[in-house]
Amino acid sequence: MQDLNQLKAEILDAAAAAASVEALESVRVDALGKKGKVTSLMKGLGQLDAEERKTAGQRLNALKDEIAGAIEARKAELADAEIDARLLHERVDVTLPPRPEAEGRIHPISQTIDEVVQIFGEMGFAVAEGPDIEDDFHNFTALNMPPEHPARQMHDTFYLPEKADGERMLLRTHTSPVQIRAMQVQEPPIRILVPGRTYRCDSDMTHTPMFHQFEGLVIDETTHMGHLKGCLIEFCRAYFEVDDVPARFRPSHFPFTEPSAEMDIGCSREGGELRIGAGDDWLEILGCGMVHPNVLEACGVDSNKYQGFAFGMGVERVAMLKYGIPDLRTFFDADIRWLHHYGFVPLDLPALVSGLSR
Ligand code: 2U9
Repeated sequence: MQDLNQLKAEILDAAAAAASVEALESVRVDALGKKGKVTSLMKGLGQLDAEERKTAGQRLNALKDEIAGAIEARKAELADAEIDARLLHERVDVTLPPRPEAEGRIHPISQTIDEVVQIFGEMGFAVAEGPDIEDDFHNFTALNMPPEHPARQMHDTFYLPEKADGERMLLRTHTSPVQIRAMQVQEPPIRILVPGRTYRCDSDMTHTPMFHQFEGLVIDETTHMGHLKGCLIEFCRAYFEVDDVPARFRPSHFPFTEPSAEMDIGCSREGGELRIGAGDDWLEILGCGMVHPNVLEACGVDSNKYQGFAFGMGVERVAMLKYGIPDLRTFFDADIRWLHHYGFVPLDLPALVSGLSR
């Protein structure tokens, strides 16, 4: 029999020298494959007599195991080296800025909602949502607008076809039904912000049939008008990113609040340019008031124990004011050039620390 030690040394040297997994595989096939050197020697064992066959068989088996083990170890080494080489070349520099050529933009409506949610979120408000298709009770009756109430006419409601039981569902005319649903299921204290789509059958320069509102609701045992004023003044400061924002609350009327008010903030209009903050002019920004006791009772909330405030504003309106967008209808034109101009870069999420819209 051939000198096994020499054969072993040759094969182990070849395995150690193999520079790739493919080269190592051909060393393995040369030694242990069907026609390999070690396999051929094993096939020849049959010609030996019993005693010799036993000794040679044991030696060949040991050789085969040793070679197989060495090849496996070398294979693991090569795989590790391959991963090291890839890690070196494919390294990602996570400190690089995002690609400047990103195509998509965040619509100003989404950006504005994100900013407002961020501001009220910091004050402890939770976001609440509800269905766009509502029933008469949640959209009107529970809000102190019983059937035949004159305020209903002002809502220009879109009604759905009558159902088999005679009920007519509608597209919500404000986000207020979401607060009604929250009060029906949640024991105060309640502090929610409700952004969402609303619908009114009205279309001209300053109205679109679908628009967005956000409304807020705070209900607790001792919540009062002072809390309302502090909360909304703080909102205007944060949203318009101006420290000195004069504010005034003019008496108004809504069926669902008593007393009711409209909030104006200070501005100047020099040279035709609107500037929020101290100035000689006023700008109407939102409506608000203390929740009417009839509304609390309609939702099963004890109006002798609980009270609170609510407010509402138009998302498009506050977006136009902050970002100088002159025409409401362009929000819904789906014009990619408009979106490129007025939209926001996706990874610029609003955060109070960095300045909301930067
Ligand atoms: C409940 C109780 C009270 C929400 C309010 C306003 C005043 C308001 C308008 C602003 C501009 C709608 O988009 S707009 O046309 N809204 O002036 N909204 S108080 O009051 C509520 C809501 C829900 C249960």
